[in-house]
Amino acid sequence: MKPLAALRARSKGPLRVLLVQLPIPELVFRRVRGNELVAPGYLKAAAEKALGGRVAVEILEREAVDRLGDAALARAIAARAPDLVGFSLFLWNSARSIALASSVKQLLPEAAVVVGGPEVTRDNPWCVSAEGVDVGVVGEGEQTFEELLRWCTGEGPAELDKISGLAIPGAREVHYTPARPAIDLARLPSPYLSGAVAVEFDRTISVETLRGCPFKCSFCYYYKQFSKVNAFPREWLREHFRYAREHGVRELFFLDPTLNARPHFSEFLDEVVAANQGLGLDLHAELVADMVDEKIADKLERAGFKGVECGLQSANMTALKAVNRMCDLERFASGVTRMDRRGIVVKTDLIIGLPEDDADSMRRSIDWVRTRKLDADVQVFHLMVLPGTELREKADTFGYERLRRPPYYATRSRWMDEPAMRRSIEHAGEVFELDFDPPARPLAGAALASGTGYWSRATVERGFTREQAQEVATSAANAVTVTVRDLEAGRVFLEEVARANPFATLDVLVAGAPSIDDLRELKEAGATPDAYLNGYHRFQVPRGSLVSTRVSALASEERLDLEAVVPVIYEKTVGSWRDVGEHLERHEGQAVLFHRGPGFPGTSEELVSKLLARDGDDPDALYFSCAEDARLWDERARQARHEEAAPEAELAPASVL
Ligand code: B12
Ligand code: SF4
Repeated sequence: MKPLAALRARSKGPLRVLLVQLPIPELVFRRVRGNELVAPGYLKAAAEKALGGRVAVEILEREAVDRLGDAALARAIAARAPDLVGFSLFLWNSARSIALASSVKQLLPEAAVVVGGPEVTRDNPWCVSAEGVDVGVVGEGEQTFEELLRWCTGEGPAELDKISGLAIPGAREVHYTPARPAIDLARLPSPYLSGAVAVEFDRTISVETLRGCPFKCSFCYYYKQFSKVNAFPREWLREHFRYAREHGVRELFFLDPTLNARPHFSEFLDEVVAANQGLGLDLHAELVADMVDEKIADKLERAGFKGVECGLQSANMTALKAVNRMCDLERFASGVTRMDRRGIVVKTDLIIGLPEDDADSMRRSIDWVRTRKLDADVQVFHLMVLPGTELREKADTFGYERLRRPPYYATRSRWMDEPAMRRSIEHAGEVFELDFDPPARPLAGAALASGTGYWSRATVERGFTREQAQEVATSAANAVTVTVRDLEAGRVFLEEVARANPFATLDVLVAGAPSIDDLRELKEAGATPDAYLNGYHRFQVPRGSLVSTRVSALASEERLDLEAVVPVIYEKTVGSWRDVGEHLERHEGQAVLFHRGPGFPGTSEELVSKLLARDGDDPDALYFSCAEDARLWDERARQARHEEAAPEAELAPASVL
C-alpha cells in the first residue's frame, strides 16, 4: 500500500507530522539569517486548531534545518519517526529537499511525504513526480493541508482527488485537482500568536497583513500564488506588535508583496505609528516607490521604517510594458529620494534579461539609477523564469532559453545572449562599485562550533582511513571547512563527505606544498555539482565553474604559482612579537594566519591592538587559530568599519574531530 493510503488505514494515536524548511545555502558554515519558519508555522497552527489531538505537528527546529548536512538531516528526521513529513519548497531548497525526501524514505519507508510552497505549481511537475514524494499542495496551503490531514486520519471524501489544491503524482503524469479558492484569513491562527514558532536569535518576526498583489508583473509569482488580494483582520497588526513587545522582538518584516498596494495606506500607516509607539521596532517592507509622496514618507519615518525594497527592474519603459509593469520613472526617483532623505535605506532592484531589454538599454538603466542617486543599496538580479508565472507561459514568444531547474535563469532572450547578460552584470558591478553576493572568506581562523550530532570543521591528517571518513561524513554540517594536511587522506575524506552530503558546500584548505594538479584533484573529490550555489552564481563565475567546493592553500613558503589559481593564506606559528612582525612584513598584501606558539608572550588584547594599529584596514586579510584572538579581531577591526561580523565570530568556538 502507498504511504498515504496506509496512513488513512491506520487506526491508533495522533498522526505525527514533521514540517521541514531548509535554508538558503551558504558557502561557509555560519548562523543562517532569514530562514523564518513562517509557512510551517501557519500550517502547524491551522492543522492543530482544526484537528486538535488527532494530529501532533512538529516543526524541525532551526538548529537542525539551518546546520545539518544531508545525511545528518535524514537521520534527524527519521529519529522523530513521523507518519508524514511536509517540506516547504522554495527554489533555493527544492532539489535538496526532494533528495532528502528520498533518503528519509529509505530510513522510514512507511512515512508519507507532502511538498508545498512556491515551487509546487502546475507548470513545475518535477518536484511532485520525483521519487519519494507522495503528494503536492499547490498555492495557499493551510486549508488544503488541513483537509489532507483529515483524509489521512480517515475523515473526508474517500478519494484523495476530491480535495482541491492537490498535485497527485501518477504513473505517467501529475494530476492536479481544481485550484483552491482564497481562504478566509480571519479564521487563520498566527504562527507567532499561536506559539507554533518562536522568536529566534535575531529577534525578528515576519508578518503578513495582505496576501496577493493587485499588480500583475509577468515575472512574479506573488500575485499568482494567492488567488486574490486578501487582507488579514485589522486587529492582526496590533496583536503582532503587542506580541513583539512581550517577546523582546527588535525587527519586524512585513511579508506583504507590496505594502502600499492597498486602499487607505495613509490610515494603515497611522495604525502602524500607533502600534510602534514607545516600542521602536525597526520595520522593513517592499513598496512601490512611485506612490510615496512627502506625507507618506513622513509617516513611514515616524512609523519606524528603516529599510524598504523597491523594484525598479528596468528603466526601459518598453521592457516594463512587456512584463505588465507600471512605473513612472520620475515619480519612482522622487519616492526613493524622499525616503532616502529620511534615513530609510531603499534597496533598489534591477533585473537583467527582461523582454525588450538588450545590453544597451540595460546599461542605460544601470546608469540612470546611478545618476539619479538611487543606488544607496542596490540589488541586481538575473531574470528567473519562475514556475507558475505568466512569463514562463510566454517564454517561447520571447525566445528565452532557460534553466529548467532552479534557479530557472534565463540564459538567452531575443534581445540578449549569455555573454551580453554577463557583461551587464559586470557593468552594474563597476558602476555601483559592488561585488554582488561576494563569497564569504574561507574559515581558516578559529575553531568552529560543533553542535550535538554534527561537525562543521575537520583537519585530516595522514592515516585517516576511508572507513573513518565514511563514519564521520554522515554527521557533517551543511557547509564544512576541511583542512587537508595529507593529500591522499584528504582526497578520500572529501569523496566521502561529498557522497553522503551531495548538496553540501565544502571549503577546503590544503596545507603542505600541493601542486596545482593536487588542488584540482581535491576539488574534484569534494565536488557537489547539484548544490544550489553552482546554479545561483552561474553569471558571476566562468562557465562551468564549481562554486560549492572551494579550495584554498595554506602555505608557509611563498607560492606565487598558486596565487594565480586559488586563494593562498600564509600560516605561521609565532613565538614572539618579532615573529609576528616578520610574518606580516614578509607577506604584505597577502592573507596571513597566526598560530599562537606555546611561548608567545602577548595577550589577545595586546596582539589585536598591535595588529589593528598596523593592518586594521583589511580585516579580511588576517586569520587566527586562537578563538579569542579571532573574536577580538573581529569585534575591533570590523566594528570600527561598521561591518557585519565575519561568519566565524558568530558561533561559539568548540573543537571538533
Ligand atoms: C521572505 C522571502 C524571502 C526571504 C527568505 C525567506 C526564507 N524562508 O528563507 C529572503 C529575503 C532572504 C528571500 C530571498 C529570495 N527570494 Co524570496 N520571498 C520571500 C517572500 C516575500 C515571503 C515568503 C513567506 O514566508 N511567505 C509567507 C508564507 C505564508 O507563504 P509561503 O511561504 O508561500 O507558504 C504558503 C504556501 O506556499 C504553502 N506552503 C509552503 N510550504 C508548505 C509546505 C507544505 C507541506 C504545504 C502543504 C504547504 C506549504 O502554504 C503556506 C501557507 O499558505 C516570498 C513571497 C511571498 N509573499 O510568498 C518571496 C519568494 C519566496 N522569494 C522568491 C525569490 C525568487 C527569492 C530570491 C531567489 C530572489 C533573487 N532573485 O535573489 C532570493 C533568494 C536568494 C538566493 N540566494 O537564492 C520567490 C520564490 C519562487 C520559488 N519558486 O521558489 C518568491 C515566491 C517571490 C516571487 N518572486 O515570486 N525571500
Ligand atoms: S513584482 Fe511586485 S508589484 Fe509586481 S506583481 Fe509581484 S509583488 Fe506585485
